[in-house]
Amino acid sequence: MPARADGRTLRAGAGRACRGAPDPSPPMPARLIAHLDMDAFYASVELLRYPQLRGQPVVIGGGGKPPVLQADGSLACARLRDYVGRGVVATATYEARLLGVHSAMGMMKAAALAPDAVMLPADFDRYRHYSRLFKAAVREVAPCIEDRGIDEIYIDLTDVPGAQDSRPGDPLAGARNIAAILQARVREATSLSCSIGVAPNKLLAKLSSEMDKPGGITVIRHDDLPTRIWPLPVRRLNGIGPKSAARLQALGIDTLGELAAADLQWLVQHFGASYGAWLHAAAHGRDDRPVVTHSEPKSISRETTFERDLHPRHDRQELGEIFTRLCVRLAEDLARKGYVGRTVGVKLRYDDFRTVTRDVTLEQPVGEAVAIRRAAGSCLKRVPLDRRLRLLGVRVGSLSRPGQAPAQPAGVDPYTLPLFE
Ligand code: TTP
Ligand code: MG
Ligand code: MG
Repeated sequence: MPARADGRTLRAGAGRACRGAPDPSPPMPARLIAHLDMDAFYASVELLRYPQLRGQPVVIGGGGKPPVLQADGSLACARLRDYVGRGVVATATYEARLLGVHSAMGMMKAAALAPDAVMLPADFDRYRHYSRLFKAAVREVAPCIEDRGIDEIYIDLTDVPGAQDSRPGDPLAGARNIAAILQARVREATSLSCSIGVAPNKLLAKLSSEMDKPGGITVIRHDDLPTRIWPLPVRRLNGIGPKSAARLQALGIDTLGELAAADLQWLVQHFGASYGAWLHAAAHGRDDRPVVTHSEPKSISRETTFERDLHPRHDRQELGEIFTRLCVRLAEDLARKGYVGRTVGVKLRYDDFRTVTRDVTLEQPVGEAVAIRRAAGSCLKRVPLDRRLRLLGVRVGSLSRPGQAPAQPAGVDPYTLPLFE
């Protein structure tokens, strides 16, 4: 979740569907769902500013210093072999992957595999910037997109003009063409490459986008299941994690084809009604989830990092004002977005970077500054306040639309409330 000084944060919750799952009657055109994923995203963004590093194994992570440009124009970079610490690799260029390095691998382990690889610290603001750029570029061609994180989206192409076109010998020519246009637009907007999978649903689209990385376009139909999906190991399916894969393997199931051949009742027996049924449906390529374009927030928060660390007792007045201001701003955010919430929470970060949170669930949802401030104040009383603080945050969750909720008591100035009631 992005957090910035005095920042606002929205936590996404349930969403609005762009196009619903197919209704059996009346007949609808088959859905065309794309999954677009940027190639080696953080590393590729770094290579835009350090083009001299192209072609080299580069890993992102470790939190070191950025490279320094030398007088002779060369770049002085940290190398993996010099790394000591417990950091993990965020991502690596495809050159580094050829040496066995991958995301989430310990940097020390990566250093043993690729000692000469260049090491760059992550720059999340820059990645977020490029993330916004590529999503905006896609939206201009195909507006129905579901944000799935910093470097990937689902796109509903069903109603995009031309997407359903076919050519003799290529019934999916239209989908392929739109995918190529999307890739070109993303490249124009960002100079970055991405891979796209197009399929009848999100599950298969996600699998497809990984099939021809980097820079690939993979279009699959339901009929392609036996040849293109079933040979894959079960782990490739989004929703089968390492534990489930190990359990399946212990039961003699390694591939998606073997999973598809397994009896539904047998799967339910071993994995429970819900997950067992999902495994069965997924292996047969069935997934009716719509592309969800708009997310309702689960919670709304405000937090601020102080200019200097503040002591709860010595700086009580200043802290009290900041605390109340956060609640007032949060109430404004809630009002603007039209929400009230039943849980109110606080977040504190001490000068040693330890972070604690406390929350309270109220009888009735609240939205006004005074009510938020009171509830947040009661949370604050449950936190040890014996050392300096560097950050304070207030959050309202369990959101609903006002209307059912009784009006909050008015007429109290929140700034008159003491810090600890
Ligand atoms: P991915 O899309 O999983 O990976 P990628 O874009 O680097 O490479 P690929 O070409 O295989 O898609 O993740 C997107 C970004 O998220 C990645 O660039 C860095 C970050 N990330 C982490 O920080 N830690 C992780 O464990 C993973 C998987 C990704
Ligand atoms: Mg990616
Ligand atoms: Mg990704």
